[in-house]
Amino acid sequence: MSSTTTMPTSEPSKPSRKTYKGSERATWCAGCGDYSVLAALDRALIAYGRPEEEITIVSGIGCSSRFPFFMNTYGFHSVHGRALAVATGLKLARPEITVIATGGDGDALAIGGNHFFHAMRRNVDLTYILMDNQIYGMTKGQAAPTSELGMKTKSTPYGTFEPPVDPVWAALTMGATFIAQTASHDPNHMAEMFLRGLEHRGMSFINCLSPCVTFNAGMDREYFKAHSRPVPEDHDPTDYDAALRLVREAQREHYFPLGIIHVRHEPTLADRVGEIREKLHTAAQQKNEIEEIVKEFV
Ligand SMILES: Cc1ncc(C[n+]2csc(CCOP(=O)(O)OP(=O)(O)O)c2C)c(N)n1
Ligand code: SF4
Repeated sequence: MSSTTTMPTSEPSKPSRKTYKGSERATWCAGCGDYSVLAALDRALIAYGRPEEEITIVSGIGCSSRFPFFMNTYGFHSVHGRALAVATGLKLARPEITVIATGGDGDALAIGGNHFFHAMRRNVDLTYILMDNQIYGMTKGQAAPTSELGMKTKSTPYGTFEPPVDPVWAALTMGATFIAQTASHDPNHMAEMFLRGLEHRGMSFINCLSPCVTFNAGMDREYFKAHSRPVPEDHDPTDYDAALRLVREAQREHYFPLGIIHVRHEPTLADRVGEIREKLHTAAQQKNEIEEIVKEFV
């Protein structure tokens, strides 16, 4: 009897509209922008074409962070502000997996601001989708770091007194290598930006304007539509200085530029860690070096 194992000959089936759809129904408020983000990511994943068991969605805490429940991929609903820390660890441990992080502006830029900064500068190979509704939705309407200056919320009855963080500017200046902005009122654009982000090797940051209709009703889809403009056709996203100028102009003129703001190719965190590993040839060499260091202090 032959000892050769027969491998299955059938090709893995192509993803369909059912592949990534979770069995749990999304539980957001009727009209929440996050529904549209969910549908667009589903479409982007179908086009991307990886089997569901090779994808993990990691989130923090918030309405938008409920994402992993609603998709049929691996998922990790972690701790408030810690999505990027968990996603970074997962990507380093299992570099072959596609890791997507999702969450809200509070999760990303308030409690998670520290992790945001370092994940961007490390160029971790992740796709990070931030659903920016300019409010804390889950905890019923407190000001977020992206809330406009002077905005009255439950936690700021006399208006906010801190200038807002622009997530696109933050990602751009902190070192992300793919930066795009999109909006839940334009599902085709969203799906395209997500797919481009998934295909990019390195930190892909996609800011997604996604209204909270319950606790920030003034910033609904009509507001975001009226305050958005497509990135000009002649914008060269590989030109970093041009990207900085574009975002500064948008800040001065109070609009959201929609499209790819910046893209460049650089070694990822895993590449850099791999290079260091290669330099430390043998376990014995590592041991000797550690012993030398310890001798200095003991
Ligand atoms: C350590 C910790 N602090 C505070 C909270 C309470 N909390 C839960 S979600 C949230 C903010 C959610 O806002 P955002 O991240 O913008 O997401 P959204 O709900 O708007 O999608 C806060 C403050 C928590 N769960 N854990
Ligand atoms: S509270 Fe706001 S962010 Fe949360 S589900 Fe409702 S509309 Fe969406």
